[in-house]
Amino acid sequence: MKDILTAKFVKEMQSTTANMYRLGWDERNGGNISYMLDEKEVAEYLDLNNVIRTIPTGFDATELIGKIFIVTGTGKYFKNVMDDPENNLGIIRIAADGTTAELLWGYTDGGKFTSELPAHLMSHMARLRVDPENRVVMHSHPTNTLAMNYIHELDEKKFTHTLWEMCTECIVVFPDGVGVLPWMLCGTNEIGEATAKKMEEFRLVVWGMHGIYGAGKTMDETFGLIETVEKAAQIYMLTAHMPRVNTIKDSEMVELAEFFGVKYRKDFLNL
Ligand code: 2HA
Ligand code: ZN
Repeated sequence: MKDILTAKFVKEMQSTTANMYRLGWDERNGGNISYMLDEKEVAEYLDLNNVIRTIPTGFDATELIGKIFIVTGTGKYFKNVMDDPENNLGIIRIAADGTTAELLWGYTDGGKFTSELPAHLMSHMARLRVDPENRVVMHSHPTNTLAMNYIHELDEKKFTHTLWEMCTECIVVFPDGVGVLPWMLCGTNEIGEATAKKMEEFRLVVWGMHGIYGAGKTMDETFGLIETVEKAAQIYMLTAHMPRVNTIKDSEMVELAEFFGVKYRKDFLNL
C-alpha cells in the first residue's frame, strides 16, 4: 500500500488550504473544503474495509452512499493543514444508511468533519445532478467579498452585475453568476438546504455577511471561481467610495460572452 501523505488529493488539500490561509480568507477555523475521491485511487493508499469509527451526520445523503470524501475537520485551522494533514483532515465514506460517515483516515485527535458538512454534501448532491463531473465544494471568508456584503445590496442579479463590471474576465469565468443567500445561522441543515437549492443554478453562492461557497470539477476550478469573485470584490471596494468615470458596459459583456462562447445569465444584464 502506498503512503497516503504522497497522494495527490492530500497534497491538493494541503496546498489549497495554505493558499487560502495566506490570502487572508480563512482566519482561525474559518472555511472548509470537501473533495469527492475516486474509490480506486483511495484503495491504493487505504484498506477500504478498515473503518476507524463511524460518525452520524444528522441528515440524509442517500444519493451519496458509498462515496468517499476528504474533508477538513471541525474547529481545525487551514493554517495547520500543511504540517499536520492527518489530524486536520479526514477521509469519510457515506455508509449504507445514508446518514452515517465511516472514517477511513484522519481526525487523529478524535475530531470530526466540518460543522458545515450539511451544506457541503447537499451541495455535492445538487451539483452532481446538473454536472456529474463535480468533485469539489469549498467555503471561505474572502475579505473583500465579505466587505462588499455590507455595502452592496444582497440581490443576486445586482451583486453579479456589479462583479461582472469589475474585471473583464468575470463574465467569462462565472457566466452563471453568483447566488446570494441572506444572513442565516451557519452549521445547520437549513443553510445546507438553502445552499444546495442555489447550487442547482449557480456554482458560487454568497452567504450574506459570512462568506462564499464554490463548487467545481477540480480544486483549481473551484479555487479560481472564488479567487475571481474576490478579485472583482477587491476592485469594487477600492473604487466604491469614488466617482465612477468608466465601466464595462452591458453590450461589452455580451461581446465577451459571445466571443468566448459561454452561456451566461442574460437576465442579469440590463439590455
Ligand atoms: O467552519 O467557516 O462557516 C468554520 C466556518 C463555518
Ligand atoms: Zn464560514
